[in-house]
Amino acid sequence: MAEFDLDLAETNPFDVAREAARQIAERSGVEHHDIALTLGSGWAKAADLVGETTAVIPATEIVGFSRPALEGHVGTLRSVLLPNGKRALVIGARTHFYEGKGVRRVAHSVRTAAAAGAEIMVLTNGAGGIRESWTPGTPVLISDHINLTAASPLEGATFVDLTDLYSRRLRALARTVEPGLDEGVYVQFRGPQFESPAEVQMAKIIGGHIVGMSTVLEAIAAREAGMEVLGMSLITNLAAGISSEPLSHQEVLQAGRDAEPVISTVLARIVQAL
Ligand code: 8IG
Repeated sequence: MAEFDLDLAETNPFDVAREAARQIAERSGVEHHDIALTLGSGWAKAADLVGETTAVIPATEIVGFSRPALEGHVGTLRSVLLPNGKRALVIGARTHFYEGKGVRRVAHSVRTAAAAGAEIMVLTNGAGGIRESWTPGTPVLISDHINLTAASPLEGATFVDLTDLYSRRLRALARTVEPGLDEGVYVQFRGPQFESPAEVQMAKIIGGHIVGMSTVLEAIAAREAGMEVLGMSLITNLAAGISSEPLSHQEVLQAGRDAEPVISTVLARIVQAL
């Protein structure tokens, strides 16, 4: 349907998101979702732990969503009933900016979650750590970001304030559940190559603690949509040059798999407290 083609300039991406939300409501039988979660590398098990799954929808069957480009990303949307009676939309399909499909596709899942009623957007990812104390497997709260993609999900003169984008209230709440959680500034690079060691040093000097390839553009779209954002990174590797080891995607995946049960439990407990 050309009307819902995100690639056409004349299409309104919010209309596509509303249609996607309508399809999700129809397929899940749940009219309104309260919270949405995007589960990045290493976080997928949280979907099973957070509550009772009442519907699983292949993302490609919902308008505007594409097949995940990555191993370790599940490609489904789930409707989950939380123990407190709230409904969570769990998004296991993220479009990364580096896929080159455009920022509308990157922002679509967040806009769909907002159109489905979600007022809280939980964004998770696997990322590289700049702080040497963060061994692979450490979960970290995102406190702010630096956008090095030279892109934005906003179109036209949309001047959105990003103060307290990663909600202080939600970070405090997360720490009541998991008091030891560290936090840091997430720097989004375009990727898909990992940073050079010099780029990691630059990220450190300009105030970054975490390097990754997602989340920032989604968080901006979430703020535009009026949602409260909780961001969490799983540090799967020290960023290039911080340790003397070169980075390998296989090792990154393995670190994610090893940490998954622990951090997924942490995330599930946090989401149940939101
Ligand atoms: I997992 O070291 C993972 N994702 N940019 N750098 C960037 N993204 C990442 C990294 C990393 N590790």
